[in-house]
Amino acid sequence: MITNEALKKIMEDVKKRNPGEPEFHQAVSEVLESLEPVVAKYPEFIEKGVIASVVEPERIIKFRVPWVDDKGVVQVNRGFRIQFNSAIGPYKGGLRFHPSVYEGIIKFLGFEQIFKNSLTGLPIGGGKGGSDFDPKGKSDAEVMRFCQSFMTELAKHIGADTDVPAGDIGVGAREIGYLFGQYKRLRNEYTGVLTGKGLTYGGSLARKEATGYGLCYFTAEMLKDAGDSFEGKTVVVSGSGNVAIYATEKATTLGGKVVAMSDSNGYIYDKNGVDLDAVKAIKEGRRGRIKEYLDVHPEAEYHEGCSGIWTVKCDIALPCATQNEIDEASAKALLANGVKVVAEGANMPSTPEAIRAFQEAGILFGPAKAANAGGVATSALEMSQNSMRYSWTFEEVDAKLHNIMVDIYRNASSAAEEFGMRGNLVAGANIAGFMKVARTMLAYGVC
Ligand code: NDP
Ligand code: 2IT
Repeated sequence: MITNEALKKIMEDVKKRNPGEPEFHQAVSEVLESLEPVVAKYPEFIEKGVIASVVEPERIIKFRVPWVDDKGVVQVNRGFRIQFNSAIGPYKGGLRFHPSVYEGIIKFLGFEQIFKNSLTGLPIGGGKGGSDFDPKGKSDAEVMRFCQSFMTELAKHIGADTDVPAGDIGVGAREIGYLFGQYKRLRNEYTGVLTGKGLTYGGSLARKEATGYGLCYFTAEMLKDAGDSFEGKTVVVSGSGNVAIYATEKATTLGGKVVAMSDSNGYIYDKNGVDLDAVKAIKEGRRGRIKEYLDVHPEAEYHEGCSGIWTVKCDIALPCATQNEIDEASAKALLANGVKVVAEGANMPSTPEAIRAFQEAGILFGPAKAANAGGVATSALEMSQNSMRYSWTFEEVDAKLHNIMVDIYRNASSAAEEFGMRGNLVAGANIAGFMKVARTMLAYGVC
């Protein structure tokens, strides 16, 4: 709960100004609550309008995306790019294509991106974009025509030193290829305007793996600090997209056994440990459904409904699907089954009530802004390589990613400690991410 009067007023204004956007309210409320001890020590962040400014996007771009489907029928979607904060670098953040996308989703994601990007230690501001377009069930040609139309408008607003989008839900290598190709045609310019690109046109080795690997590096660091490791642990990973697949890969390499994965229809349970090659063949190979896992592993189980995955007994839970996928009841089910660590690969996957339950139980909890920052950090490394017109090896990028995740853990931990909340990485990540942006905004004066 927010108790500081000035912060309360800012929260009220956010709700008034952004009606009907509960995800955005949720994200802002969590950050403002964490900032209570910060404003007590540094009242200038309130007095000089830094916090009132940081909750208001610098720019909201909203546009029509008309495209022609395979039957020759015109379809119309809505596109967004929210350029939230450019204090410490060009706007940076993914594009999400999913039917649930509306302004409130992009706003919450863009807001969180500010602090996440700051935590990476790299010079990137915060932004996010996307569309209510649903790539599921569309042909490659339809996805291409949609992406070309989307970029025809987006190209007016982005640039390698202005705003650099990347992938998120529903936007992977295929979509980034179509988007980059169209940008290049429109601008006659070959620059690092998108990240997550293919390796033959400026992509970075290890970007595909980065969010999932980074999540496990962060989790391993939390465990290490508690005198423990992944070795011999049972792990549950929700989702079966980019983040989930590479979290599963790294958790397994580090000695864990991943026994369950999911998609929006249901989850699989394989007591022998998930066969990741089979999952990759279904998801990366043919864009299939997770239940097809049983075609190759009939001994495994499939259950309809995605939230049931949190009833599977595990030591480590890595939510890697979507926002608010762990509610209070799921959190309590995990705790009742003895979960020791929850680390967030998805953005805001735990509701505030779920986070409270984890914190009250005293388990290790790694919040999204810190735990999943490896993806965007590696995107920033892709930008560096593009600027240098040079490529690092997989091992070089992976080693930098590992160091970044260890630093994020240490910075979040010590910020929590400095402000009297030892072990509270939610507060620590919010504070550490905020401080760099806030000090920079102060340096600029009113802007
Ligand atoms: P993908 O599109 O590759 O995969 C998304 C996965 O989540 C799919 O298995 C999908 O199932 C499932 N999913 C999506 N929406 C829902 C829903 N409403 N309910 C249940 N399951 C759902 O996306 P990513 O792996 O890239 O992203 C996953 C999460 O990680 C998101 O929260 C994203 O914001 C976050 N993230 C991603 C980063 C990246 O680099 N890609 C970086 C940092 C965070 P289905 O196929 O059935 O839709
Ligand atoms: O939520 C995220 O950090 C991402 N989707 C990745 C953003 C990026 O620019 O790589």
